[in-house]
Amino acid sequence: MKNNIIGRVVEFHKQYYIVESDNCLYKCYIKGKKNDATIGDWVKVTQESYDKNCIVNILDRRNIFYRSDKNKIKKLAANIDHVIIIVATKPEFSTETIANIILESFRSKIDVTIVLNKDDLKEDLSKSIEKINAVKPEEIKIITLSAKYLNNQDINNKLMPILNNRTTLLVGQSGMGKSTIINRLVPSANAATNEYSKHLGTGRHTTSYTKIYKLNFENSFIIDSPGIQEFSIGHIKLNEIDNGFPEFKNFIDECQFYNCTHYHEPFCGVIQAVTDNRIKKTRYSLYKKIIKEYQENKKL
Ligand SMILES: Nc1nc2c(ncn2[C@@H]2O[C@H](COP(=O)(O)OP(=O)(O)OP(=O)(O)O)[C@@H](O)[C@H]2O)c(=O)[nH]1
Ligand SMILES: [Mg+2]
Ligand SMILES: [Zn+2]
Repeated sequence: MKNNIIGRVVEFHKQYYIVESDNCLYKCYIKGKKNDATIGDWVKVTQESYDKNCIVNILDRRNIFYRSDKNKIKKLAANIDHVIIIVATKPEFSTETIANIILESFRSKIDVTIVLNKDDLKEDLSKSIEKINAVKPEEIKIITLSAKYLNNQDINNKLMPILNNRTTLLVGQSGMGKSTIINRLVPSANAATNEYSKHLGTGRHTTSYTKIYKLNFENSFIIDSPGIQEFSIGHIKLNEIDNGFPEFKNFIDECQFYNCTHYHEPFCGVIQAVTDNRIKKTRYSLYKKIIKEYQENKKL
């Protein structure tokens, strides 16, 4: 290796990274204790000794996608163009998680699509679609498919339009089928997949590291990541939460208080619009639930 190279983090493991530069892969460690780089980062790597490369610098990020848990803010990926939230007819998925991922995509200004996988399990299909429709804003698309039986026509019609010419991060709970989709799109990937029932509730997920795969379409990449157990929004500001509710925008001007949270204030344009059925009640209830939980978590 030359003494200094610039490359992209294409694999993120617990203890090390794989950085790609000029079609070569380098196993790298972080210098010092600070574990700062994430998948998608462009980094500077130096050779510390004959068998050890270190990431010494992270180049400026175009964007970054976070999630929070009770203790920390975590970086899920950097320099991406698109996020797919993947849910499935089975096992049960959390609508709160979908709502929070949508909020983070609005905060980071990264495009988002919802994929409902396992549509071959027909008995749970309509219930799942209803569940998603109750939480998503109208402008976010749902694509239904079956990763397990995905043929070329499905790939071309359903996935290529949203994956082409961009870097997409797949996020979702364990068992939703992220790695199964990866294996259909990139047959050489050989990503591990597993029956969800075997580890559901045990807190384990099948995929244990994050990896960028190159797709067949030009300049297109897809990122597989371990199933998330908790996607909270502690890193988002309270007054940014309404960005996830674009349908409120037309009514916010009518709020009397400039810092109105549309939660309990009098003379609130949003609350009035809910009363007049100009904003869906289910969406407003979701908003209130998110604000309430957000405030409770901040108190802890
Ligand atoms: N019936 C059906 N099963 C599917 C489909 N897609 C995936 N599965 C199954 O769902 C299980 C979980 O799939 P994975 O791809 O391992 O899920 P994952 O989201 O990568 O899970 P983690 O790596 O734990 O986050 C496996 O047993 C898959 O075979 C589908 O379209 N239909
Ligand atoms: Mg997986
Ligand atoms: Zn208001």
